[in-house]
Amino acid sequence: MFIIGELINGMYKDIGEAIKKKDKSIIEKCALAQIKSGADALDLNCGPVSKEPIYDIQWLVETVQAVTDKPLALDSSKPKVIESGLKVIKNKAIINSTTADLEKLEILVPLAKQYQTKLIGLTISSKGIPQTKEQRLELAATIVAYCSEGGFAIEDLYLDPIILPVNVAQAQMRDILESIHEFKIISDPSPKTFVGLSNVSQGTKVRSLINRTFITMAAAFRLDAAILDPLDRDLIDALITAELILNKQIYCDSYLEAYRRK
Ligand code: THG
Repeated sequence: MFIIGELINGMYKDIGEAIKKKDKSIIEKCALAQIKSGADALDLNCGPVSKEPIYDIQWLVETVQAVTDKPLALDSSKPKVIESGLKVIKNKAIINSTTADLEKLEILVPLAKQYQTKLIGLTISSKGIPQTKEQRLELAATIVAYCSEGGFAIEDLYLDPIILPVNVAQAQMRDILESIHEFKIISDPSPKTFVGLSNVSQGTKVRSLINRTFITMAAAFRLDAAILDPLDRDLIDALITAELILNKQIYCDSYLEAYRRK
């Protein structure tokens, strides 16, 4: 599984403060700790407090790429903020994210091609978050069709069904899991699949247990990648074990250590 670390997000108080004060050391530490724990890439999100996200995203990119060459995911609902980040990025980039709306696709798909990035496509639209698997698939098909027609490689597209918290959308969890599998068979070659894991446990009391149970189930439904908290060791252990059971790595008694040494 390809893991994007979620912790450089202005929604967290310490990160929000660091962005405001332009305190590099907190961001650097957060980047390196996530990589040490197994993150393959790092998400950068200025958060709701940033008043100048077009400037702040560039500061985050420059701060983080000074300490790592891991890929960076530019996480914003504003295409202008993403474009601003792309202008200064030297590492591989991931656009997080487009929706199925034409006005977003028209800007972000050409940018993804121009900068040779991966692209995360949320199966939502200006009409809101879908409530059924059929609606998710319809939006997924819109994104896939736009990318193929625009000459963007489908293998570089990551479809995200948008996970809702289990305490508000319990009846939709099975649909969300099944959509992950159905995204994989929507076209040949298959798109990749993606989730924002922590969403599933927002507002609940046993977050880590809910997160790691969801990710092991999602892995069985052919999840390729996720944004999550890599510092949660139990979560990463569960993820490695799920991949072992799915025959994605060879068994040995010390498989957890073996995976982490890779
Ligand atoms: N899909 C994609 N990108 C995403 C998401 C997604 N990016 C943002 C988000 N969802 C994933 N990142 C987070 C980060 C933190 C939390 C949830 C998802 C979180 N934060 C605490 C909370 O809300 O309770 C905040 C704690 C604090 O303020 O200290 O849960 O779905 N493509």
